Amino acid sequence: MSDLVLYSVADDGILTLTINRPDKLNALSHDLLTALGEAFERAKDDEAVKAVVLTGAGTKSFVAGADIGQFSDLDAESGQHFAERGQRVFDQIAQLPKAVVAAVNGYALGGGCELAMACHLRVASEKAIFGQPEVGLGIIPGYGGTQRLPRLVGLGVATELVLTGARIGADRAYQIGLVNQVVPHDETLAAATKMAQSIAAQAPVAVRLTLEALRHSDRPLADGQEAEAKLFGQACATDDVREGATAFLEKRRPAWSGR
Ligand code: CO8
Repeated sequence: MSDLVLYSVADDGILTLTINRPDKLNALSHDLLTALGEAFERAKDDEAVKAVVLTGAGTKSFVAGADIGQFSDLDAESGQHFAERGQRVFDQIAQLPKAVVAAVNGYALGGGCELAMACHLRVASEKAIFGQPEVGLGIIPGYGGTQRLPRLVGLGVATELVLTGARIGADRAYQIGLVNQVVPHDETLAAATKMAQSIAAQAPVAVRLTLEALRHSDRPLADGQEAEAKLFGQACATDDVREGATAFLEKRRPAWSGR
């Protein structure tokens, strides 16, 4: 496997994926995107993995965007393919049946901000900087930014950010709902890991079904609720629903079987 994305599973089932191109502030090259897709494919099928933390190597950057050096040769057709390829990898992350927490340890610009948004949750260093600077490069967000940002922060603030290309700090990112938590810089990975651990302690099938239900939240309410009811039914058919109730009544921690 490529060393552009480091894959490390701890005994507690938390997989830490580290985007490893620190000399370029972890900018997403073609090869790095391929490695990222492969890492998430492996994580999906890896039974040792209960939840994932995604972070950037070095102390300065989560991901400083797509690799700008690869832009100048693009035309309409190759540009569209370029965007679609990134979107496919990011969708793979968003659709992973295990929770993915971004540990945003610095710059999250352009494709880096879009990558953080494709994760289910975001823990940011107080030094993190977010933004969608694409309009200043003559392009537009192409890895889902115009779609995921409005869904997370609302259309008004998203419009401001994508049209001005403004960079914002972690505090504003928290105020607008772009991140879930802001922590001291050196504690970013630990805090994201703690969040992942708290999810890994829940019933695994229920977590998977909840992630699936949440993906219906941008559909009309009635459609989303119909999907929710079906998924609720699936949860009720697991052994773990009985274990959850029994453990509560017996005042002990549940021992999930994952079935
Ligand atoms: N791409 C390529 N290389 C980069 C990138 C990048 N996005 N960001 C940083 N680097 C490189 C620098 O070129 C430099 O390399 P070298 O040492 O060889 O000169 C190295 O990383 C370190 O960077 P700096 O010296 O610039 O570090 P600073 O601390 O001075 O500045 C910044 C840090 C502010 C983050 C600065 O590097 C910067 O502005 N980077 C670009 C940020 C940006 O604009 N990102 C958005 C890119 S566009 C995008 O992501 C679109 C995604 C969707 C594409 C859809 C298909 C078309």
